[in-house]
Formats: sequence, C-alpha cells, structure tokens
Amino acid sequence: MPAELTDDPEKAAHDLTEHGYCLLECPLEESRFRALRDRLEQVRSQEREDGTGYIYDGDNQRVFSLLNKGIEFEELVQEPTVLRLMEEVLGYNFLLSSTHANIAGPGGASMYLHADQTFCRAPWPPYALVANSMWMLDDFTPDNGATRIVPGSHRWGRQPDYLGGEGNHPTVPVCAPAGSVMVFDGRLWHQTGENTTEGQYRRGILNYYCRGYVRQQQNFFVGLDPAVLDRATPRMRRLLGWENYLSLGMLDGLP
Ligand SMILES: O=C(O)CCC(=O)C(=O)O
Repeated sequence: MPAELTDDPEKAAHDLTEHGYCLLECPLEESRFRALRDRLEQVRSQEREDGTGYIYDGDNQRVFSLLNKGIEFEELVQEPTVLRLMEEVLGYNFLLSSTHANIAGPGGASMYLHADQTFCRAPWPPYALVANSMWMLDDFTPDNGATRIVPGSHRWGRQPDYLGGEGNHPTVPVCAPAGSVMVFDGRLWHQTGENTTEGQYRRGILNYYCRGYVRQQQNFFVGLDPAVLDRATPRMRRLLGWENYLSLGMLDGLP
C-alpha cells in the first residue's frame, strides 16, 4: 500500500517512516501557490532566453540557487508543515542544503536511479543524513516525468549497485496533483521519470535539507545574495547555517 495524499501531519510522518516518503496536500493558499509558480516560470523562461539556462538530457532544465531569484522561494524553504517533518527525520538544528527547480521537459530523459546521500560511503547509519521535498508545480503523472521511486529502498542502507544491474531496478511513479509535496528520506532510491508527452512541462522545486553536521549542497556562505541574509528571520539564519550546531560552527568560541 503506497503513501497516500494527506493533510494530517501524523499520517505523513508515519508514511515517511514506513514507506520512505509521504505526500502532503498543498499546504499553501491558492494565491501563494500561483505566485510561486508564476515566479518560477519567469525565471525559467528568462534563463532559457538569455542563454544561462541549464538544459540537459533533452529538454530538461534545472534552475539553481532559487533563494537568489525570488522572495517566494525564501518563504517556501520555511514552510512549517514540511519543516516539522524534516525535524522528525533529521533532528535538532537541521540545515537547508539547497533549493532548486527541476523541470522535466517534453521528450526529456529519465535521471539515473540514486539516493540523495550517496556522498556518504556505505555502510550508512540506520537513519537518514538528508531528506528532500519535491514541490509539484504541475500535476505529476506517469507520462510527464513524475519522480519514480523504489518502494522500501530506504531500508536497504546503501545506494544502488550499478555494476550489479540495480541501476535498472523496477520503479513506480509518485503521482499527485499540482501543489502537493512529496517529502522523502535521503536513503530512498529515486529518479526523475522520462517525459514522454509532446508538450507538457513537469515543474518541481526540490528543497533539500541535511543534518546539522552534514555539509550543505549549496555554499550559502559564498553565494547567497546579501539582501536575503539582511531580511532573514532567525529561523532562516539557522536553516542557512549561520547558527552553531552544538560545538560546530563556532566564531570566537561558543555564543
Ligand atoms: O526531478 C525529480 O523528479 C527528481 C530529481 C532528483 O532526484 C535529483 O535532482 O536528485
């Protein structure tokens, strides 16, 4: 029985432990969701037009460093329902690791099967080091490149054995209406699906988090627009890594 779309945080937390992922009904008001989608669309098409767009595997596109590209994205990485789930998985003072969009374009190829914590060599500890959230800005369907997963793989404690053929392990698509959020354990094997449609773009935003002692994917200390830091809430500063984690991240000793 796969995870079911829910607005109940306890059911979501249960699915996340049991299945390695859960599906939340859109926690945003309609107007906020529309503003988010519109802003991503503006950035996506602007980067395509001015030649800075990262286009790959056919007509797929990544839009990196979203925090520097719109206030809507700052709010999104702090969405409380998702943060509560992240805290359950990643514990005290977890961090934002990166935020970017992945758009599966018509004819776009699938991504290789992977888990998000493959930076850590096996054997993995019996808990997740990272966790991800996929904000679905369009309906995710089997045809337009919905994220595909290997159910139960978060319990296997390792990445796919590519030489042993596990890169082709059977997967299932995670389908849900636009606005839904899939939160998933960093050990879950997954990939972007192939987009076999003629004209549909599958837009998703990946807000990725890590334990407080794991290196972030994005280097906010070097690359963050200073204006974002100037207006950052205490919670945002903590997510970005501006606060210490126990004895890590000290300045002149502990605060
Ligand atoms: O776009 C997706 O469905 C998944 C993307 C992904 O797995 C990744 O960027 O690591």
